[in-house]
Amino acid sequence: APGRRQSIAAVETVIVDVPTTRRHRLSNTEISAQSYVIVRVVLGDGTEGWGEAATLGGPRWAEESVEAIRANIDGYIAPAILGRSALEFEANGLRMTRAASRNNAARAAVEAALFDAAGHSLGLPASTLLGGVVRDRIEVLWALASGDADQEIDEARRKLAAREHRRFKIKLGFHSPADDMARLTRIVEALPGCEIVCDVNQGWTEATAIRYLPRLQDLGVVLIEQPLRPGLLAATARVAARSPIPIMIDEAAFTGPELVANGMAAAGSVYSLKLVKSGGLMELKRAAGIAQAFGIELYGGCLLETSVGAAAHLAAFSTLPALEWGCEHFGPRIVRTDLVRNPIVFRDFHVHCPAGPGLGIAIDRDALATLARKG
Ligand code: MUC
Ligand code: MG
Repeated sequence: APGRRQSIAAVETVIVDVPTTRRHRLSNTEISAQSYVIVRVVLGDGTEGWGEAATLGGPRWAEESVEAIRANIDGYIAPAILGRSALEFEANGLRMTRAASRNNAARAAVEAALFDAAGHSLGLPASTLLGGVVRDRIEVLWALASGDADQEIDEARRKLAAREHRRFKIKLGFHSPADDMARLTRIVEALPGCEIVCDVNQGWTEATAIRYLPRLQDLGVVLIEQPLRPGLLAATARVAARSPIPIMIDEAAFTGPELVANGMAAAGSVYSLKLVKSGGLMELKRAAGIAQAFGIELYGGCLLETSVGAAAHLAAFSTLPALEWGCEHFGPRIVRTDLVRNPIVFRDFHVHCPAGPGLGIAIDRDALATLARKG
């Protein structure tokens, strides 16, 4: 019968732990292996689709851990959509939200798998289902986050020489501000002509931010991400008002209403879009619309996804009317093993959005089996 071909017959989950090429440090956590929940959806016609939820260091970057994500998908989110048509994208979004409030990473991973499966079943790219592409490649930065300036300079020079990245994001806040400034100065001086973004991951107070703004300006930093804790809206707005460098909102805004609160407070002029924050590809597009209505520019954020999660982000990013700051989906290159047989292409300082049906990826089942968490 019409529609039954795309009915959701199965939703399966597995946790995988993927070592990274080096230690990745943030103000409040550090990792040397990244953990994901990989979601497999099977439709009535036998088509399958894949999605991924990433977390950083357990329930620390956000409240979801891979263990919680998996349990909530298996126990609540999957039962809410089983038997429904995968083509009912909005209705399935409502069903999943009713079944599990917040749990944005969990719902986003399932929705990505549904877009992948539906796309394969219909022979259409997920980006077509999301409105059609506006761009097929996106400028992509690389994050320097070992905390060791020598290592970071060496890593950046290799990325530059390979013409993979020319814009770098320096993670700050795990050293003292003075030590971070010394480290940042060395990196900036070693990389003339490169654009430098700083992500403080909530590590500073208003006073620290005000104190170091002139130094960041002298160094030519182009963007400062999430300097203060979410919730400190007035303090962040004061920093933004006196900062000659744009402030980017990351952890401070997951939901639409949170983004509205940040916009009303003038707490930043760039927004980092992430599936783990918005809770799905369609919600991510709506977040982009809210930001645009406030005159806030857009940046394609990541949580160190493999090519599976990166492809879902790129499907949505490729359809956005504006994406002024490019993206940071370098995740497929920081994991030691990618989870697909056709890794996403990084060339000429851009990440190339996968073409082809669904998310345009071919899962590597051997890699999945090897990296699956045992027990
Ligand atoms: C974050 O806060 O932006 C993404 C890239 C990176 O280096 O850290 C993460 C999370
Ligand atoms: Mg960030």
